[in-house]
Formats: sequence, C-alpha cells, structure tokens
Amino acid sequence: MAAVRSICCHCESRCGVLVELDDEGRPAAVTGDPSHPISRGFLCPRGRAAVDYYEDPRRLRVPLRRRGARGEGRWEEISWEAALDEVAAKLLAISEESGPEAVAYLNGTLFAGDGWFGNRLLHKLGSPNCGGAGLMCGGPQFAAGALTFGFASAFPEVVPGLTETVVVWGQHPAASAPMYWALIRQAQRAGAKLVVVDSRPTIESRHADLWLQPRPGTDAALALALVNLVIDEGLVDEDFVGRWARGLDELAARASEYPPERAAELTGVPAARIREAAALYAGRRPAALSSGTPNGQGRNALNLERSLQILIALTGNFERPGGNHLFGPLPEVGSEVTHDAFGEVPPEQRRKRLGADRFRLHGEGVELLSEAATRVWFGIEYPITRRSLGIAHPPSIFEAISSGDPYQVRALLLSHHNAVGAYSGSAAAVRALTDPKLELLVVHDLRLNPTSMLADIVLPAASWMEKPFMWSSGWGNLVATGHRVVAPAGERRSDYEFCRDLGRRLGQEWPDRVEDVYDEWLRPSGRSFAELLDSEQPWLPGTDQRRRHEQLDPSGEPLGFGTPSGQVELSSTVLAQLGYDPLPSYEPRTSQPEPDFPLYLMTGGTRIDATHQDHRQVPSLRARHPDPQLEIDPDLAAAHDIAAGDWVEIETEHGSIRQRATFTPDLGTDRVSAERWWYPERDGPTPSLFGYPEANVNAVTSCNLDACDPAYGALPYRIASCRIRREPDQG
Ligand SMILES: Nc1nc2c(c(=O)[nH]1)N[C@H]1C(S)=C(S)[C@@H](COP(=O)(O)OP(=O)(O)OC[C@H]3O[C@@H](n4cnc5c(=O)[nH]c(N)nc54)[C@H](O)[C@@H]3O)O[C@H]1N2
Ligand SMILES: Nc1nc2c(c(=O)[nH]1)N[C@H]1C(S)=C(S)[C@@H](COP(=O)(O)OP(=O)(O)OC[C@H]3O[C@@H](n4cnc5c(=O)[nH]c(N)nc54)[C@H](O)[C@@H]3O)O[C@H]1N2
Ligand code: SF4
Ligand SMILES: [Mo]
Repeated sequence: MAAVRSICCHCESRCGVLVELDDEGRPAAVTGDPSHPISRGFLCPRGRAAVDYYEDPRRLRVPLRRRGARGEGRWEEISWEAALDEVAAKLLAISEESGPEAVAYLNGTLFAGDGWFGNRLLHKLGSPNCGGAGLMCGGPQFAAGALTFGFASAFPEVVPGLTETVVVWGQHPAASAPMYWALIRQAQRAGAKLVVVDSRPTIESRHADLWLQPRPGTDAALALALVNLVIDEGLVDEDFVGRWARGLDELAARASEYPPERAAELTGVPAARIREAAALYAGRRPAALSSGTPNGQGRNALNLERSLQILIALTGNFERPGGNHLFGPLPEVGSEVTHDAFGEVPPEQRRKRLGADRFRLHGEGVELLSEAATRVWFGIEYPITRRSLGIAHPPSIFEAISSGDPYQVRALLLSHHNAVGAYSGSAAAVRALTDPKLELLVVHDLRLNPTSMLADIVLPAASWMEKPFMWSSGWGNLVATGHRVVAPAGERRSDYEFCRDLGRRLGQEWPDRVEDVYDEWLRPSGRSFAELLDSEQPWLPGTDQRRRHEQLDPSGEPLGFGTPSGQVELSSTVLAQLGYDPLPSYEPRTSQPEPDFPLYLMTGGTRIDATHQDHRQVPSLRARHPDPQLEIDPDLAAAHDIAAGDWVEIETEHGSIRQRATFTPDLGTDRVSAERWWYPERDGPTPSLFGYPEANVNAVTSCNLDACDPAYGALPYRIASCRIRREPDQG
C-alpha cells in the first residue's frame, strides 16, 4: 500500500502522519510519521481515528441553499457557481449601500492551515470586521506578551536535564498538548520539579511536586502574590531587569497589595504553598512556565496573563535556555502576513472595527503595538498582533447584528467555526444568527451542525486530507508542510478555494492556487513548495533569534524590545496611553457564588478523544466517551444524592443543561467542572439544533460585555456560578 506523508490537523500539535491508501486510492489507515522532528511517530486517538473522521457519511458534498425558515433543516442543492454568484451580488450590494463594514467574518481554530484566508477576503473588501475563536484561545496570552515583551508571549522551552522547574498554569497538556506533556515527564525524570496550578485535580496535579488549587477565577491574585514574593525576597534578576525593564517600582507597589496571606484569603491556596511555589519557580533556574486558557476569566484574563509574563521577566528565566523564549517571525519565510491584506483596510475603516471603541487594544492598541514591534522584528508586522489584537470582538458583532448599534451588520461569513456554542453566552450568538436583520449568513464547514444549520447558504469544505498544508506561524521555529492525501470528494472546496472564488467575484485579485501563495512564502529560502514537500525532510527549522534585544541596529545601538519604550514593560505604556491601569491587579469575580447559585461552575478540561465540539460524531471515539461529563466531588454528590453516572441538571442564571456525573475526589465541594462543551447530543432540526442547548455549557455561561476584560474583551467563559440537582428523569 502506498503511504502519503502529511500533517494531522485535528489540533494545534499538528503531528506528522503517514496515510496509507488502498488500491482505489482511498485513505485506509493513518500512522504516526517517525521521521517528524517533533511528533516522532506519536499519534493520539483522534489521529488514529482520522480515516473515520474523513469518511463520516454526514459530511457535506454539495452546496445547500436554505428553504423555509432558518434552522428548519429544509435545503435545496445548488451549484457552487450559483451559490457564489448569489453571495457575491449580495455582498456587493450591502457594501455599496451600507459600507463594507456591514459585512463581517468569523473563523474558528484554523488548525487546517488555510482557514484564515477569509481575513484577506474581508480586508480586500475594506471591512475591518474579522475575528473569531482566537479571542478566547491564545488571544489574551498573546496580548499580554505583546504588551510586556513587544511580541507574542514567551514560550516555555523545557529541556530535560537542564530545566529545573516546570510550571503548568491552568493547562491540561496531557490532553491538550500530549507531546509537551511527554517532555515535561521526561524533564521530571531528569530531576525537574513540577508545579501545577489548577482548580481541579488532573493527571498533571497527581504528578506534581507542588499543586496549587485556587478557587476558579481567582488566579490573578495568586500570580500577583508570586510577583510580590519574588520582589520581596530578593529573587529578581537585577541584571536583566535593571538593564532591560521599566516600571519595577510601580509594580512592586502594586504587588505589595497581595501579600501571601491576603492572596490565601482570595484564592483559598494556603500562604505556605504560595511561598513554596515562589521558591521553586524563582529559586530553581532555569524554570519554564506555561499557561493554557485561563483566558475565560473575563475581567481578570489579561491581569493574570500579564502577571505571568512579568514573572518570567523578573526571575531571569527569560531567554535562559530551559526557561521561556520569545520566538520571532521567521525572516526567511513568509506567513499569512504576506497575504492577509491587513494594510489595505483604510484607517477610517479600521476605526469602525466592532468592539474596538470599548476594548481599545483592538483599535488604537494594535496600531501602537504593531508599530513598535515592526521596528525590532525585521520590519515584519507581526501576525500575532494582527490575529489576536487586530480583530473585531465577536460578541460585539452579535450585539451589532441584534441592536443595529453602532451600525447594522447585514452579512456574516463563517468558516472552520462552530460559532454557536463556542462563545460563552451562546444564546446571544443564536439570537444574532437567526435575526432577520442579518440578511445573509454563509457557513463553510464539513457538516451540518448547530451553526451551519442556521445558514442561508452552506458550502461543503474540504478537510485536511483533501488539501495541501503549510504552516508558517512565526511563533514556533518550524515551518511544516504536508501533502494533499486525496482529491476532495464531491464538490468540496478548500478554505482557500472558497475565499478565492468568492473574492474574484468581488473584483479581488487572488493567486490561482494555494501552492502559489506557499511558493511566495518560501521564495526567500530559495525553495518551492513542491520541492520542500517532496524532500526527505518536508519542514524547515527557523533561525534561532535568541536574545534579539541585544542585537545591534544599524547605528550600533541594541535593538531592545518591540514595545513603545523599547524595554520590557512591567508597567505598560500602551495601556496607560489608552487610558487603562498600566499595572495588573485582581478584581473580584463578576459572578460570585451566592445562596441561589452556590457553586463555582468550571468549564474546561480538554479530552484526548475530542477537539472542542468536534469528534463526537466519530463512532469509535464516541464509544469511548458516550455522554457529556460533569466532574463532581463524591462528598458534594452524596449531599445531593447523586450517584456516579447519574444525569445532573446544572442551572445558572442563564438556564440549565444536563451532563452525567463522574466522581473526582479532591475537586472540592464548592465547585463542579462541566465538560468543555458538547455536541452533538442528538440529531434533528431546530429547535433542537442537534441538542446543543441541552448539554453545551456555553448555553448557560454569559457574554455580558461588562464581565469582559476592559482592555481586550476576553470572555467570562470559565467563571459562572451554578446549582445542581439529580435529574428526576434519568432516561
Ligand atoms: N466554555 C468554554 N468555551 C470555549 C472554550 C472553553 O474552554 N470553555 N474554549 C474556547 C477555545 S480555546 C476555542 S479555540 C474555541 C473553539 O471553537 P471552534 O473553532 O468553533 O471549534 P470547533 O467546535 O472545533 O469547530 C470547528 C469547526 O470547523 C470545522 N472544520 C474542520 N476542519 C475544517 C476545514 O478544514 N475547513 C472548514 N471550513 N471547516 C473545518 C468542523 O467541522 C467544526 O464545525 O472555543 C472556545 N470556547
Ligand atoms: N484534545 C484536545 N486538545 C486540544 C484542544 C481540544 O479541544 N482537545 N483544543 C486546542 C485549543 S484551540 C486550545 S486553546 C488548547 C487549550 O488547552 P488547555 O488550556 O490546556 O485547555 P484545558 O484542557 O481546557 O485546560 C484548562 C485547565 O484549566 C483548568 N481550569 C479551569 N478553570 C480554572 C481556573 O479558574 N483556574 C485554574 N488555575 N485552572 C482552571 C481546568 O481544570 C483544565 O485542567 O488545547 C488545544 N488542544
Ligand atoms: S489530534 Fe492527536 S494526532 Fe492529531 S495533531 Fe493533535 S495530538 Fe497529534
Ligand atoms: Mo483554542
């Protein structure tokens, strides 16, 4: 059997794979590629089930046009040509009448590499309203990195045998980044200590040398207490901070408001443990620190992420091998920056970006940060600043659709994104997507799902096996490529082809093939995409840009950092200029348990057998994990007469969902942890939308704009309060 070398795109680990084809050229089996420099043959259960995912009989093959009401599930088949002609005519009419900003676009996780081309489409149209899941994903972390180091966040670089301490904060790498977890275990075996900060017991906390278990959503107070201890106990790296950082005195004054005893009251973590964590992290160098997605902490998301970046800077772990490292954009290859047409949006249009008037990092903030970073990083306007900051705020788009304020959004394009259920407070998304004032909703996806079900036009997407792959992110040091394994079945088109074919109808210029774009990215390296793909090693390691701040500019001065001050900004000049507090602080949770809703409702905890709302449709994976799971402490369960496996009703002020109890000893009796989120629960047309409102935790979280981070707009998806009861009907 022939095997094709490619990249699994079911999550951001992007493992190397070999896809075996049967005699008819159909994918028959997927195995790990032992020669891939990072994954080295590793595959998780989703990778192993990739053929089933590809073959799913429910995948779309032809474009569908809605008949009847939105969500009714009545469709007619149409051709791509007819669909795109109709969409293009409508978009042109709307842009003409209301301005291009009346057209918005949201995308999801983009693991498959080409999902971001919609940004180019919108930018070329002149609309600043592109955004998506990035706001909830790495967004606040990257924003914190950009504010502190003038770039993305400083990444952990665990080196077994060298790294002395690893800190894993609000992250579950055993499921979400399995290769990173394997590396951490290897470092532990070589003598490193592991500190885990998680409100829930996990595999990681069981292996930890020290586990801190804060009350959910209080992490910023804990991080500030660590900053305070590091400063107070003389653990600051004076050489680095004295030479390269600004704002230490102001920071010290702010952090002194969080002595360990006060932090213990706020977080529930004993003061002695906070001291122990400071000693392990700052006293055993090099130490590598990473955080997952504590971004769901709303008003405290940026406070937390900034405090963590600041800890890295203070403790001498920045750019120390085995600590944390700032990857730069790769000067020898292009990336989406080369083609996203960001600069083609005129300034007066950029000012209309939805949400940017309120969450000003998305407006003036991104301009200030980009300008500063470009000076240091080869003149390249860095993609993370654009993708994480130069984006519209999705709940603000939903709000604009529903209210017409500040202006009416009349058309929305979605790709690679199951938006219903992905954002907290999903009722707001459903309200917007079903609003008649939204005249056109186009979804490009693999399947009918709660989101595409609401569309006026659904376009069938090619999945990763059906398109070539190249990823040049600029935030890792590897450019990876992968073969198209099979031609798209039916009439499926890739994200690139969808955007190209629609864009050309709007009068835009698009290269013929995505390979032409990748060729252009690779031009500085002297190789073509086809050459790289067919070479022994179809990837390129990037140049090492360690300690870029020390390199000299043409006048012989050190380059410094890509912040407006050229220094590591412990106190942020950008936040100050935008009228925000330049220093991190801790605000009490916006949703506190109270008598009616006495429990913290955690949402999170990835599982190795599912990505977000995806993969439940794959029979082999569904069999491992048939129902949505609510983690509950056995003592709390006993108090509510709940047995393991019982269906439990979880009620917040926004409604109720049901998940099945699974016992987690040591979770604590003041909290429960709901499965990240669930879909599909059952098939069928609206009003069920595949049953998403029955079990999807975002049906009961909030997207209240006042509960979002004031500068960045991070959503409050992990800080709900709830009550629970055993369902009377256990069917
Ligand atoms: N409560 C709560 N909410 C959360 C989170 C949480 O922890 N708790 N996490 C947040 C995070 S970090 C994220 S990233 C978001 C994720 O939110 P989404 O990105 O919306 O995640 P998915 O549910 O995986 O949806 C991806 C969709 O892309 C489709 N797809 C797959 N491959 C392709 C392709 O090649 N092309 C196209 N066009 N479509 C494709 C799939 O069919 C699927 O419908 O959710 C966020 N929401
Ligand atoms: N298998 C799998 N892998 C994935 C994904 C997936 O869906 N499935 N998604 C990918 C994407 S887009 C992303 S963004 C990453 C996400 O990767 P992670 O950030 O690792 O995501 P989670 O597993 O949700 O981990 C969050 C951890 O935070 C804990 N937690 C929840 N609330 C709090 C709190 O208030 N304080 C603290 N300290 N801890 C808290 C949870 O218990 C959980 O263990 O994973 C990527 N990889
Ligand atoms: S889904 Fe699994 S096999 Fe695929 S990239 Fe992620 S970790 Fe690797
Ligand atoms: Mo994410």
